[in-house]
Amino acid sequence: MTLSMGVSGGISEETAGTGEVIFPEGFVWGTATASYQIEGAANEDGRGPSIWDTFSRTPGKVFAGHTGDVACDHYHRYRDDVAMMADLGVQAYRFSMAWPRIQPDGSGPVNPRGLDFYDRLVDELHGHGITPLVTLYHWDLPQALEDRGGWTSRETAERFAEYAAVAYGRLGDRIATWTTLNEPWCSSFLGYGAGVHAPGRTDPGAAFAAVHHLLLGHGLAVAELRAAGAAQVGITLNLAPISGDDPEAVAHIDGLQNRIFLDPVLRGEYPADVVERARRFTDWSFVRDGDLDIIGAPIDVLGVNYYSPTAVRLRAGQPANPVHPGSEGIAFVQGDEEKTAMGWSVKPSGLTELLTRVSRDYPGTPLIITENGAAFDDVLADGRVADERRIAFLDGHFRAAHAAIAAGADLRGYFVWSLMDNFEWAEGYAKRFGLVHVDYASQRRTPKDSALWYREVIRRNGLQA
Ligand code: LGS
Repeated sequence: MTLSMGVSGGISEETAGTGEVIFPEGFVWGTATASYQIEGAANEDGRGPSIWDTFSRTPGKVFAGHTGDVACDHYHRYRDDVAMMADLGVQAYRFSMAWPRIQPDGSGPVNPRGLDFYDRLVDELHGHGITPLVTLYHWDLPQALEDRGGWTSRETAERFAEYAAVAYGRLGDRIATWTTLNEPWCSSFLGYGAGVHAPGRTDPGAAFAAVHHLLLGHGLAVAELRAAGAAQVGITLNLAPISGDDPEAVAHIDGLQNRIFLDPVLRGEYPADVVERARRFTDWSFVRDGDLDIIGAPIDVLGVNYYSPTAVRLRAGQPANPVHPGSEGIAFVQGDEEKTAMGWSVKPSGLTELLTRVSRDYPGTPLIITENGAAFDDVLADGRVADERRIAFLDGHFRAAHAAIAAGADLRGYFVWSLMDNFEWAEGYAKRFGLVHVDYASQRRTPKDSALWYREVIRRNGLQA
């Protein structure tokens, strides 16, 4: 028997169907990006260094030594980029603010020129009828804070809440939806545990401390945003359905990937089994009385990033997967599904399963897909990118999202990752997730076929038969 954390039996690729599907009225269609991945202008207008500047300059950490120094040069081209989005009919735009532009040292003096940039961007978006959705932290921690312990330190959580209040103070009148963190799983387990993301530390105990201080930062920021009058606050988590033959192994990885964030944010408690299993790495003494009440304060929206499902099975002698501390004896297995250029399985039904599960186990919080998309080996030829695999990928996942809505999930919107090709972290510029192709030498933007197809989806608020 296969134990799956989603609806029993799941929903097969086939039942997702090929007929016409129309989304609920008011469903929001958007695209997403993140500051370090697109902005460039790394040393302009008083921006301070972030952990990704440091990490990308460390030999061997990022493919071919790529950095975000120039990226898509969006800092200078944001007007054209917003106009391009408007041409594509995009209704909403999820972007992140770079903390080191706003507080170059992560605390203390505010750099007004950093805020000015987001001020101009938000005005430009409104001028084109595009609704902004902001992420306060998409991984570019000010280096000065990392030098004092980064997310392993409680101080970083406190500074984050101050930064949130500063950002809201300038832009709160024009941004309704504020999300605190993007994918704290990546920040903690990839950044402090496995060392494959900035700051590149490889200490499982530090990863658990980072989990807690990221979540505390979220909770403290929610309190600041609420007090200041924010209309909607939330957080984005990268979640995955976990399947496998061994219920214990499935629960173990589900705990480390999903419940370690979902439970504290939506139930105000850490899952007991995760806490117990992690005791060999940490005594959890960084958790103080009252922290879980702060972390578990109600939110208005949960952002879900979904790319690929995870399948596990028991295998004697299997060493721990560095991204899942303590996972000895559990092998991560790949199915025979189609793979993207990242090597990730394409499985739209995993999205239905995930949304249905979150709705069932954590009812009452509206959901948004804050990221879904895929990298493929795109070819620009004669001014065109015929990315039919991306179209098929998105078509399948939109249908899967619709199936979840039909099954009762309160899903309000969908943001495709990404608006345009950009700096894909440790993969540098080698992997292209964009709806729009970027030629990095000329900075020329070319909407791929998928972008033109997406425009039609948005226009119809659904998919044709
Ligand atoms: O660019 C990032 C995208 C691309 O793929 C974005 O900044 C992140 O927020 C997000 O992590 N992104 C992303 N995640 C996919 C992770 C899938 C892991 C599946 C592994 C299967 C073996």
